[in-house]
Amino acid sequence: MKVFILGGDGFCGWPTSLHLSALGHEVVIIDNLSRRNIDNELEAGSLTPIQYLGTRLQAWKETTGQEIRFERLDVAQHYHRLLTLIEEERPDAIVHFAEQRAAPYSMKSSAHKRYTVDNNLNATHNVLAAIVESGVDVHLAHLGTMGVYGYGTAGMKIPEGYLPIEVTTDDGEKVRQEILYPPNPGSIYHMTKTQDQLFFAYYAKNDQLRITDLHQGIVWGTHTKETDLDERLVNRFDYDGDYGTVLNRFLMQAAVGYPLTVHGTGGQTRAFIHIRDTVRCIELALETPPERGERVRILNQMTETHRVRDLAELVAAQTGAEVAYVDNPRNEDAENDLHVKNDLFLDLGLEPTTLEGGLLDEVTSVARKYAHRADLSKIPSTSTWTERQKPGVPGEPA
Ligand code: NAD
Ligand code: USQ
Repeated sequence: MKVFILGGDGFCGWPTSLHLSALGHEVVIIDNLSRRNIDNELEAGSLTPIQYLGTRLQAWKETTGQEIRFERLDVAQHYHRLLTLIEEERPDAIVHFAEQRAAPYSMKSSAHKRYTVDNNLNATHNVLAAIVESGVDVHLAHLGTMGVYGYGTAGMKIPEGYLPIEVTTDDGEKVRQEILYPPNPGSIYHMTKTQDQLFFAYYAKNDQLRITDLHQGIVWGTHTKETDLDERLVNRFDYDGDYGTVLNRFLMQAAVGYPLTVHGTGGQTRAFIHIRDTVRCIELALETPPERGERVRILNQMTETHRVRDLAELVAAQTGAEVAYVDNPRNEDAENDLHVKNDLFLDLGLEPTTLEGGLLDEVTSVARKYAHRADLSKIPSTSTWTERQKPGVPGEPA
């Protein structure tokens, strides 16, 4: 099939593009390279030496003989270019990764909040409007987040998108229905993903678009089978205080001898998935599109849940790293349980890569190998969720 990968130069999009190309699909990457510009803004970079996109694509061609095309455009701004591409190329599927994805970055200032809202909401809405205007029957698969649910559970497993409810009507009749699980975002970034869900529900209902929304947990790891083929194909590895996610940060911190930065008590429980399983999930989602007229298909794309302090202890036990409990710059529950259903992907044949099996390999093959590239001054997370958490505000942690 022909697949557009929006955001195909990013951490999830690049290995997905390679994986789908290796499977024989015709892949077109669409990206505005904004993530690389944010590296310039933050003066931070990937731990791994990622190459220019042109070099990456050339390396893929030399290694496999497969060609991946690239169109540089801003999905949130260049609506007509996007529409023309869909009309001319008539893709079977579009995978949409093209959003600003870091919660701390989205909370840095009002400018960052506004950029995240403008970019993410317009990108998602432009894709939907362009599919409708083009008249092409495209399956849209979007990368959403587990964070749309919030991280609590009312003593039950979080279902895959829809919550069964029972309503008592005015005549006393009991009516059962399923509604979108109540959104409970924990950052401006996560809030944009809850709004994306409403766009999808509306366009599936009004225009019968075929949409899959993948509620993904925190992605860890770096390599996939395809990125491993040539050093020039290496995936990005973020470790800085804005873009680095918790487990990859701990792995890198262990490799450079920096005490593991557990926020608060580390009682936050989150869902995780390895990047190899991300690319496999996209493959599975594209193989099983919803029918026209069906409601949005929502799958929880995660394989295990862990408490942050347990992760730190696990990494420390395997590497000898120290654990540091630091003030939490975020506004989030200090402790939470999290139980999540992920039956849909398991039923489709996903065989999860477990943390237990892959952690040490990740430390040695990536974090230690590239430790010399680390800038330790970029590790602290300085983006605070509220004004009162800012350093120097009396009575609050500095
Ligand atoms: P990333 O920042 O590495 O990649 C995003 C890519 O999209 C970048 O290459 C960027 O240049 C591009 N992009 C952003 N806005 C664009 C625009 N307006 N037009 C064109 N291109 C644009 O992020 P990632 O980690 O690969 O995440 C991809 C998607 O997966 C995001 O939507 C994110 O919310 C979701 N997700 C990621 C994780 C994770 O742990 N990384 C977990 C859950 C969900
Ligand atoms: N945390 C630490 N120490 C650190 C970094 C983070 O204790 O050094 C804690 C945070 O306070 C938080 C948890 O670890 O409680 C997760 O933080 P994170 O930065 O790993 O993940 P998050 O901000 O939630 O965002 C990431 C991706 C985002 C995706 C989301 C999935 O950046 O794109 O949507 O994971 S989920 O968490 O399931 O919502």
